[in-house]
Amino acid sequence: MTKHSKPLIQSLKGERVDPPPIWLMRQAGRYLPEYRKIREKSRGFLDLCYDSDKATQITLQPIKRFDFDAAILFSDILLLPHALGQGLSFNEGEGPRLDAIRSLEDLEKLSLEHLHTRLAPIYQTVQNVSALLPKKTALIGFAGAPWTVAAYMVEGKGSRDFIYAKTWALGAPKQFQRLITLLVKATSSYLIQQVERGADALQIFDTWSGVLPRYAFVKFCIEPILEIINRVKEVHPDIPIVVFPRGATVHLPEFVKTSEVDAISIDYSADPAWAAGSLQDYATIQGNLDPVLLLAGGLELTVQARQIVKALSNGPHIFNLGHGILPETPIKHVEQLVSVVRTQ
Ligand code: 1CP
Repeated sequence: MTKHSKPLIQSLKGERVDPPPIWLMRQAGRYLPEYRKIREKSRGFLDLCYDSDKATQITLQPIKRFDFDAAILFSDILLLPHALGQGLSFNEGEGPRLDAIRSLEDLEKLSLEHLHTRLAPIYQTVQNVSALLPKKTALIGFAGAPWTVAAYMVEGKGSRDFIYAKTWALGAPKQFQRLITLLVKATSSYLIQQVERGADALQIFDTWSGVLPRYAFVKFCIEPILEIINRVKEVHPDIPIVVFPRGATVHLPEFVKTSEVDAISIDYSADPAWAAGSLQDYATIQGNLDPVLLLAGGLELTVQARQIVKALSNGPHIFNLGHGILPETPIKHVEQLVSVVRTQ
């Protein structure tokens, strides 16, 4: 069986696949009892990411349970700044904490020198999973987009508005560009390694692209992502790339027309019928059920999931959520969703 017999890859290559392939953002995580079991026995989230055997098992858990069309590497977008030398920890119930970068002096302490040695366990996970997956299941590698990763690096933690990062980006754009340029180099080379170890497709998460004004969105989100796509495709021209620019729906028609992006993951605020008319001729659409509907379950989940499948049925579509699955989501609701999408 070739790569192209994987339904997810067919869809990413622009084919209409019926029923649409399905996977869920954050599909390996706390809503799964088998994940919580491994997590309890570990020294924390980072320990799981850097332990290739555990990360391999966790990546495969949702495939075993739900037979999704894709596995996504179990890791985190913040492992890249960690590999550049930035202090990182995840404390129970707190989310990530990084030693915030607030000056050029802080920035100069980061280096590409040990990138691949530090990320070696992640590459090992990709290689392990690639060897163990059913032939029809695709493996998605990923990284954060430079803006989103930079936002955490400068803020030092999660935030609603990323005020320190935005102040730097908008107030001193030439200085801030140095951080973005470093991230473009590191991210491209990180993603290339993932492809070389067996990733069938890549996703770039720009979770915080919606907080920037348009001119800065173009400069710090679009341009760096396009450069990463070009660098990766220069080495691996056939690798499909999905971009998730959350909160940036208004900018998407221009983005899909002017880039080589294979697929756009739309967030739950976007109307699927609008995406079908304005984006789907140029890129595969991934999305976009609200994760809260999956949490709620019931008839409304069935109705809305069908609506999304129908609205996007004339072109290439990959069923997904509009953002990551919530930890409280009942397993039964996920089973219901998979069955609804596969038996239209
Ligand atoms: O066990 C735990 O409590 C850890 C929770 C957790 C998990 C399961 C974190 C901490 N990261 C992950 C895995 C993860 N993160 C994956 C794995 C693959 C999958 O199953 O999908 C991926 C792709 C990510 C990507 C990621 N990390 C993003 C982009 C996507 C998104 O959800 O917007 C972001 C913004 C992060 C940062 C991060 N890591 C973890 C948390 C709680 C956060 C958000 C922090 C915040 O903003 O407050």
